[in-house]
Amino acid sequence: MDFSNKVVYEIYPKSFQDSNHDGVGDLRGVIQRLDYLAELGVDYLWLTPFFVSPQRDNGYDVADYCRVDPRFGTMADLEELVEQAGRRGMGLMLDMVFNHTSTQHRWFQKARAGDPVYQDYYIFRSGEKLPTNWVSKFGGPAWKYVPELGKWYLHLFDETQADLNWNNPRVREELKNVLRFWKGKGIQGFRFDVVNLISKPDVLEDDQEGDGRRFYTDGPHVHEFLQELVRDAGIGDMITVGEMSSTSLENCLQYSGAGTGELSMCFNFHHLKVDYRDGDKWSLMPPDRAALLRLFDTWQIKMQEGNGWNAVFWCNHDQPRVVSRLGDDSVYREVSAKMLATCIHLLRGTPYIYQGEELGMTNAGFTSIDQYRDVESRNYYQILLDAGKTPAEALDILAARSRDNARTPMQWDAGENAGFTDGEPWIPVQSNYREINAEAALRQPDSVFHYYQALIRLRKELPVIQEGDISFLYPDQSDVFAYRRTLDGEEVLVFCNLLSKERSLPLTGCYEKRLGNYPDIQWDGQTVTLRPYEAVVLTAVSNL
Ligand code: TEU
Repeated sequence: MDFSNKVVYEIYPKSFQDSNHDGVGDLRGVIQRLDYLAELGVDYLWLTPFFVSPQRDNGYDVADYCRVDPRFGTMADLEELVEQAGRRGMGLMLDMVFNHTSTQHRWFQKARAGDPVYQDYYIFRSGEKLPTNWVSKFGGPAWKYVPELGKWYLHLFDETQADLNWNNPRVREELKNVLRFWKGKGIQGFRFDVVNLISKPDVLEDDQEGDGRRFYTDGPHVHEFLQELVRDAGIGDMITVGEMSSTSLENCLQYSGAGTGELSMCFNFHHLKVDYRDGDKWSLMPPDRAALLRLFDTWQIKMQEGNGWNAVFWCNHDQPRVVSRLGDDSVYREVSAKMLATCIHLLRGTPYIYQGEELGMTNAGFTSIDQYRDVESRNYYQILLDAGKTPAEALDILAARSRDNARTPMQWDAGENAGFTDGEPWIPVQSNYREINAEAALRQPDSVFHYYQALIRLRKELPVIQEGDISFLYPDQSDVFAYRRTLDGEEVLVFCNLLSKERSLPLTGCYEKRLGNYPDIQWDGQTVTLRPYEAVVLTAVSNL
């Protein structure tokens, strides 16, 4: 299946739209906003988990894969959402968290009660001391002791997220049934959470070189497991995207390659680590833009050569807002948000937009630990303090890196709580909502919203954007993201100035402007000059 002409929009339901005054977004809230999404022009709505969950990790701790959490609504609401989205030409993608379940899940509860059948659903090890030195992605050891069993269980994330044992065929059958169930409800696709971590080796050992990830990342049977899941659940024709943590290019070619029977595409995060000092998310560093460009170049070219397919994106519910991170969220907010959108949307791959990105929403601007809700952020605040940081230093790090930067309520209008709720929002609203909101953006013809809309239209209009080959231009320029797409004599050129400094580049040929974030273009036929954060999209004019 080819998803090259599609665009996906990610919704974090908890922060999207509240319809029942409890301060938490819900499914009926999403229904209320479908016209807005249809106007933007997206094809699929990926909803992050709304299944029954104790919400330790905002739904990524699933206690029942086949029921809607009452906080988010009912199954009838979900069915209506599928139907109403379908009427507007949009399909739903659900988020399958299959690496782990909540410890509140029935399976784990039975395991904890001593049932050996269910203990084999998870990764338990006996003994007095930690089975391995592996570290949880949310900080601390990756094992939790259950005194009544005298056993430890593995949790790569929070201690309430117990890793499933995919080596057990019964586990794999259970998960196929979950997919069959949702397929039966008219769901059009799936996003698989950290799916390249599902296969652990049979023998688990200490990692002398790192935190354990090298043993389970793109693990021993991951490709077989995915092929079996996709085949047996009958989802091979649906849109499927895997979230790949610390993956490799070779593995992504296999996950997303044409004819491998695995997924339609994958997310990788290498380009979102170029501001991590020594790979450490909690150690701040200005973005290394040269490294960013090299990564895009390598991944785009190698995925093209090997017939793989990328999901292309800057933002999701785990990442800081891109305009704050790589753009300028003050003077050049709109212009830099449009430039960053241009970089991504014309690449070879299927673009993903995260709620609010199309408005140029910024980081949260939190200044007190009380404003944070995220389990990872709260854990790391403590870890940073324990490591000797002052509270002010730790807060500065969270302000740049916390996942809550993406989770502040969607800014709909200039009214109370940005139109998100008339209750008390579960997480504070970013205070710039009076200026940055959907209502204002819809009114303003040259808003960030309308620019995203134009990018989506352009993808649909030009097969060269969907299927064309890509090559990168001006490799010696570390602050200009520029590439060429070509297909059957059609050609598109994309120029993005990543900084506020003007630059001039040589450009000759016959081109016309298709889109840009400045009203005109500075090109004399020999040299194109890019103003601060300028993006220009040109198409070749045939001289026949
Ligand atoms: O995230 C996987 C993941 O490893 C990260 O994006 C994580 O948030 C980051 O590395 C921590 O620094 C997925 C989900 O997107 C995330 O929301 C969940 O918390 C996580 O899996 C566990 O299910």
